[in-house]
Amino acid sequence: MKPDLFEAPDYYNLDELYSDEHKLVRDAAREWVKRDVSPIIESYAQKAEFPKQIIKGLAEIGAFGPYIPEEYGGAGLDQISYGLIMQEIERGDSGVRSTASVQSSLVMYPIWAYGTEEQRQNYLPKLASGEFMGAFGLTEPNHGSNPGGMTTNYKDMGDHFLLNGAKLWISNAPFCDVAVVWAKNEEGRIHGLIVERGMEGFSTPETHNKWSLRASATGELIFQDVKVPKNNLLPNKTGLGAPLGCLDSARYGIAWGAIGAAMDCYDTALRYAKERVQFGKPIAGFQLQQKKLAEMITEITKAQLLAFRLGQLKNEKRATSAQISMAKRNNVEMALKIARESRQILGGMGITGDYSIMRHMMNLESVVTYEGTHDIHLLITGLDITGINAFK
Ligand code: TGC
Ligand code: FAD
Repeated sequence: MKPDLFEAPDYYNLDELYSDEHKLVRDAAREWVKRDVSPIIESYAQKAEFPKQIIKGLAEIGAFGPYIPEEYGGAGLDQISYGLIMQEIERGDSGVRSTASVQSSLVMYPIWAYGTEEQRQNYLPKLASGEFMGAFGLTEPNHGSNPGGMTTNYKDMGDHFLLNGAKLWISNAPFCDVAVVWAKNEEGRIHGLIVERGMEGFSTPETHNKWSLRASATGELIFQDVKVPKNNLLPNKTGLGAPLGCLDSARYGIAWGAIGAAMDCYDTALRYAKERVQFGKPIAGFQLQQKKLAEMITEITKAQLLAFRLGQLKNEKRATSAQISMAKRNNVEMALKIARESRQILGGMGITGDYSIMRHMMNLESVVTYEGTHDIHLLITGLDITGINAFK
């Protein structure tokens, strides 16, 4: 892997809109990615392994619970700082951002928002420091886009719950210490349960042969008559809206994260195009390459503005789920297109691990699918503007 020479594009001077705290947090994350992620990430992706040694650094830059209050170990930051951290981490690798997204928005958030005070005190500080790693189990083998059809279930056995079922495609599953699992009770109502590694009947086999998010560990959560203490039920929100509320937070983070991947591809392609000489001049001097680069910076700038405005709305608690869907969908598609175009600018070199582009491109094929597919987010916008449900 070549040295990380990343310079962040800021065509519309967005830095002028960020507070000192935003810039401090972002720059710390950017430096950490340059120092601790870029030098190792390609080899971990090649060997399909999550680099566990970065967990401590992720905790130190505030990536575990950026907006969770400090009294629970979180960083107590606003939503724009959260977004900027996700952008910088995904600039390094979407798989590393996945680990942070799951930990923050899909594990810490539900415990904070739907849990008891005792659950918050028990789990949040350990998750914030990386002592505990978490997973989020919503998707099942037969219920992906339609999680409301889930069959994972629990029965009230008097002094405990008995959990049965299986979750598939779960980030962090193979090494998680705790999992927030969504399951139906005997009345068919969805609840969240905190399941801990070591509970009898709970296993987390790893999913192999991925061409995407290779530096992130993905697996299954299998529950065979798992006895879950009653204290582990998240009591304060039930129904499908509970897991979907967590997804709002994670999708928001992805809308920022994808910009990071796009910026890295653009920056790499621009530098390469200025250095690579063909037909006696740098390829950046050919109109076809300029068209690609000019369109990329235009799309990145639009995505940055979309994310920034969404961040303001989130800070004011006014961002709607449909607005978040639009940003997730737009920014991930933008990043995927930029990765593909950047790859072409590098010619043959673009397919190698010497550069980050092909890895970003393959990673983004997961990002465009998880947290609601590209199609699902379009249908959410469609429903929002027409009032007509086209899902069913
Ligand atoms: P529907 O009837 O529309 O809604 C059921 C209830 O949920 C409420 N709701 C939401 N609440 C909060 N946030 C949202 N975004 C919400 N969307 C809906 C809704 O108001 C309703 O509440 P109530 O009180 O009336 O019951 O549900 P539906 O069954 O028709 O499904 C709607 C649909 C398709 C949009 C939804 O199911 C969906 O978003 N599907 C996509 C599934 C998905 O995104 N899965 C992600 C799994 S986790 C993951 O991928 C992690 S990857 C992490 C990483 O590695 O980074
Ligand atoms: P399906 O739902 O089977 O969809 C297949 C195709 O059909 C898609 O193109 C979809 O858009 C389309 N489709 C479905 N319904 C409709 C419709 N109504 N109208 C039009 N088209 C439709 N899940 C978790 O719970 N936790 C995790 O941590 C997690 N991590 C993941 C990590 C990775 C690497 C991946 C790949 C997935 C992860 N997921 C996780 C699962 C992810 O959220 C699902 O893959 C995603 O929601 C889509 O579900 P599916 O794969 O079952 O596809």
